[in-house]
Amino acid sequence: MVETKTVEFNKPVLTGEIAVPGDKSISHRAVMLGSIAKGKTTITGFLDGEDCLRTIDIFQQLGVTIERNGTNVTVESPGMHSWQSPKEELYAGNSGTTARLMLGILAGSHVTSVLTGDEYLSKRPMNRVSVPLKSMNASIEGESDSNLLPLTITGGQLTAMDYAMPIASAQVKSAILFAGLNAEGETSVSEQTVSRDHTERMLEQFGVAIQREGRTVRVQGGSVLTGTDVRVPGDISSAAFFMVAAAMTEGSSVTFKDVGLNPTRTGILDVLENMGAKIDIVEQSTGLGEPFGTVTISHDGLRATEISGDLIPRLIDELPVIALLATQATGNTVIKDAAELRVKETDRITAVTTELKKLGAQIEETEDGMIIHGPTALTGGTLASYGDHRIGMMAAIASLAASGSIEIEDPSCINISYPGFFEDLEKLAFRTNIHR
Ligand code: SPQ
Repeated sequence: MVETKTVEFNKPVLTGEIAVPGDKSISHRAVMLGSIAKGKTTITGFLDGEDCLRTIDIFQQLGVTIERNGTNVTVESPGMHSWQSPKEELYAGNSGTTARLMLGILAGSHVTSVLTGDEYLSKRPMNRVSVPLKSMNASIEGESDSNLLPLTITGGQLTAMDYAMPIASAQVKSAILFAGLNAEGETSVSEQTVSRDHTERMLEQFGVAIQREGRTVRVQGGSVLTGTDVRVPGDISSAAFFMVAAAMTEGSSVTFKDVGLNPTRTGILDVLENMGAKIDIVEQSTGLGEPFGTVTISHDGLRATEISGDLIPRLIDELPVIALLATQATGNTVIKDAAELRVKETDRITAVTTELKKLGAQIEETEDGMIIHGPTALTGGTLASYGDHRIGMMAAIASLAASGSIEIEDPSCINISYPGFFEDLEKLAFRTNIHR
């Protein structure tokens, strides 16, 4: 029997302050770079969601000592040249970031390993990473021309390359840069559209002298990483669900403490502003590492917008919940240039349009996006999550605008990126009813 959760609201108003869990992308990278480096790395604010726990498991199998106490993590590594070949397969679970970045790391190590994933990850394309890595001499073998997990990686000496990225993907960029750390010579990666730059920032924090010139990043083979302290800010992609909730419901105002404000991730704030929400930002960070601060989002009417081009990588994971928001905005919202949504945990274009239509939304699927006609009154209904955390959370937030209850199928996938999501929803919303 499919596990379900029913969420029902009666004229909700969202108010108060929350600190969302740590950033998923940054948490993965902190464990990865801490394990590549020799010495001790301490991580605070780590995301204890399922995806990041898979990354920890993998490095423990390679012989790195990692201790976790809630959101505090200590990594003590002998350096990647002392890793051991794992006895068992390395299981990345549902995590595309774990799988793709590990391919870049393992390819230049001296261990042999088999990388696997769950039923959803096993359908996601890996050739965007394995093809360029093979041009660096990597040995990666598996089904469908090494496009699908499981893949066998035989680590070895790599050669540097200059890679012009055909798609905007931080996972591809990061995998090549990680491989470049163990390649002979200088590796460069050039992007047409800027993707999230957590890897570049964190390499600098670990003492690697990368060069960034316009949209090109260069790394020298043989660079040495030194363990350090990493502070992970709150994940703006998780905060986005409650930012949308606040913007969507009359009278609402929610404050987000310590949330990441890396400009390569803040497209959601631009969109909320364009759609009419009131936004107040107080940035607190300085120096190396990730910017963060306090953000308050308040409802103030809602109008349609267009989302395309360079903005897309800055909010790619927020598009499902932005589509929901657009159902409540006046006018036609157009989302385009977002074909990448089709190769996420599920095809998020089809999933979002199918599920929101069940509630009465007027939404059309296009090849590379969606067109949403608003505002529409939403009804209750039973929505599938497709095992995709972002679709599951979108369904829960839809209940704030719906006239009836929403039943979410397979809600446990939400733990991938936001353990405690329903508790935060209950905390912020006035007059809620959540049934297991
Ligand atoms: O890790 P995974 O499963 O790929 O996670 C997602 C998500 O919604 O949490 C995408 F499905 O985020 C990716 C994001 O879309 C995380 C990421 C990263 O940490 O580098 C980069 C983006 O993917 P991509 O393909 O654009 O590089």
